[in-house]
Amino acid sequence: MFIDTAKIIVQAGKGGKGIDSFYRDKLNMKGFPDGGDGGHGGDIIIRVSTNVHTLINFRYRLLFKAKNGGHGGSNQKRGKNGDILIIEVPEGTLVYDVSRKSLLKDLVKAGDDILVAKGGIGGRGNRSHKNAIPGEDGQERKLFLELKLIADVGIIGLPNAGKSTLISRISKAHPRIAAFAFTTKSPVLGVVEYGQDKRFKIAEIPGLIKDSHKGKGLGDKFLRHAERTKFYIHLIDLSKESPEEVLSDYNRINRELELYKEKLISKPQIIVGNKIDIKKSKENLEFLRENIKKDIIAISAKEAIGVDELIKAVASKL
Ligand SMILES: Nc1nc2c(ncn2[C@@H]2O[C@H](COP(=O)(O)OP(=O)(O)OP(=O)(O)O)[C@@H](O)[C@H]2O)c(=O)[nH]1
Ligand SMILES: [Mg+2]
Repeated sequence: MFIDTAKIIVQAGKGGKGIDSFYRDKLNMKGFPDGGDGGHGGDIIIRVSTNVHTLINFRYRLLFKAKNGGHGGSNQKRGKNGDILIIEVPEGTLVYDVSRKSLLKDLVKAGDDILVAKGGIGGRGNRSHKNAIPGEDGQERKLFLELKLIADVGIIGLPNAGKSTLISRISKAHPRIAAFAFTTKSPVLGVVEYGQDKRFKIAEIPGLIKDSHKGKGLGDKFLRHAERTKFYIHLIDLSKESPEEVLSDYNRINRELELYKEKLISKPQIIVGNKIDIKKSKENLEFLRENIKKDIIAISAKEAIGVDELIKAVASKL
């Protein structure tokens, strides 16, 4: 399952107690204060790991608690610090503070992290010649996590346009391909390698149909993943019965983007007509070209026609 939002509670560790203790021997009958300090409570850090791809782990776990600091001991012994708890999230996770309603950090790439809860400071022992005090509580926070995939290019288009076929053709991603709508039920990420050691990240954004922005079909659930790409490959099925249908499909997708968020429609698009191997497609392609007056790259994702040209076009736009 592809989970892209989560609510969690993070609770850093409490500081350990400082203790009251007295060392006594024949020479020190009154006792000499030697109570050690408590250790600090463990911090909680959220960090990007490339081994994690969704927020599914947070579906079954709400509370994340770091270890408390150990208590001090006699003979000035300091308590152990609580271990730091590291929570792993995928690239592209935004971390919000729920009560402050503010974005704490956008964790973009591997290794990015943020300290979300500070462990409590350990209490002072009486070795300082002052009374011992308990440790402080660790910080507790409610967080909202939102994953917005980070890809260079997003493939958008109606169901059955051939988005999965294209992404499997040009990357190592292998989503299911079938001749019915909504085969792909969650975004798919792929890496396209080209030239000498060059690569870009591409994402299939599934489920766009008429009224997606109102929740139809898979709704606008995945449109958040269309927000952070640099541009789109707008994939159109050219093999439809009539050229008018092809044109209206094209307009439909643009309309949905616009209705979801205006800024999506101002993102550049490489317009790609798919299924050019089917006879009907050539005629529809001409009609579309004349009507929208934009460049269209014709391909067959299935038969690998025009795909190299498309990769070149993407590369030069990047
Ligand atoms: N003839 C032909 N068929 C194609 C081509 N590309 C895809 N198809 C077929 O079109 C159908 C849909 O392909 P998918 O890749 O699953 O389409 P999709 O856009 O990912 O669809 P959803 O995930 O359902 O939104 C499948 O039957 C594919 O085999 C093509 O270039 N030529
Ligand atoms: Mg698909």
